[in-house]
Amino acid sequence: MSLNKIFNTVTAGLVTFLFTLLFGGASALADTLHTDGIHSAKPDQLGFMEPATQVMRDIVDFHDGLLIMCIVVCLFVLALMAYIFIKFNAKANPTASTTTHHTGLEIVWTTVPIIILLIIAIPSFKLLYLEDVIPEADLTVKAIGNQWYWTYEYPDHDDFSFDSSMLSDEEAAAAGHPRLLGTDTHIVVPVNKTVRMIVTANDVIHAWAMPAFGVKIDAVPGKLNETWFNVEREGLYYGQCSELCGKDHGFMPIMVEVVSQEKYEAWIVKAREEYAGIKKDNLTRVAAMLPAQQ
Ligand SMILES: [Cu+2]
Repeated sequence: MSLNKIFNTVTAGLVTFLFTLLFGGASALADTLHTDGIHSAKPDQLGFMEPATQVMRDIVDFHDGLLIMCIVVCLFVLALMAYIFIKFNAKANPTASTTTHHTGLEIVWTTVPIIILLIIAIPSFKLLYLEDVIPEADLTVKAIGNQWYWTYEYPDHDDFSFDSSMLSDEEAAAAGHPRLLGTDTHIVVPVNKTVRMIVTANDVIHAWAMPAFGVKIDAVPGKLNETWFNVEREGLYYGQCSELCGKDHGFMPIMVEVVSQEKYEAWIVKAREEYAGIKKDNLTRVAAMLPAQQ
């Protein structure tokens, strides 16, 4: 087998492997959506959860595009290096060339990376703008991070407020939620409506993150951060606090239920009654639920 043939076989093998990775990832992504409308990561999942908003779809597309560019660049560099190792090693090429500069080549290896970076920058800025600029919102929900649960407020509806803490393993299993992701209460928002999320914290920095929405924003004490989402499909979505906030950082999940406008309105009526003036003793509850700390 000639060196050329070996080189071709190795390259073809690598390309096949990488494409299997890529498209294997894509098919895992497609069946992330559970039939019962529960959207969460699943065992052995490759890639992202199935997007539920335009923003997340754009993030996934951008990620996939970048990955393809990375693969092409890596393969190109790998091929160049292999070519050099084989063609210009001491045995194959005993008399080395004394060439040290090549103006044309230097212009090419400066401009090509700049062009690649510009190709990346344009969709990147577009995406940043899409995430950052909040369209006219249909409703506002406020999330407040606490050690270690979330408090939600609905400023559009008399500011009613409630706390949302993690269910124990048994409670989550009984309610059909994934372990460490189910919460006792959760926010409900209407489908296909723009929701403005205002996020802050009471004690330390937390982060309100909902992977399927493409949302992750820091909850900073004394500061109001804003983000938005417009969910296209009804269902139950899970997220987690995504800023290391202390020993129980991993035990303050986020649950969002997306429902039709009618169901949302019915929920608002019920929730206003149920949560009016109620403030649960969540710290005691969380402390009782978690394993004893040394
Ligand atoms: Cu936290």
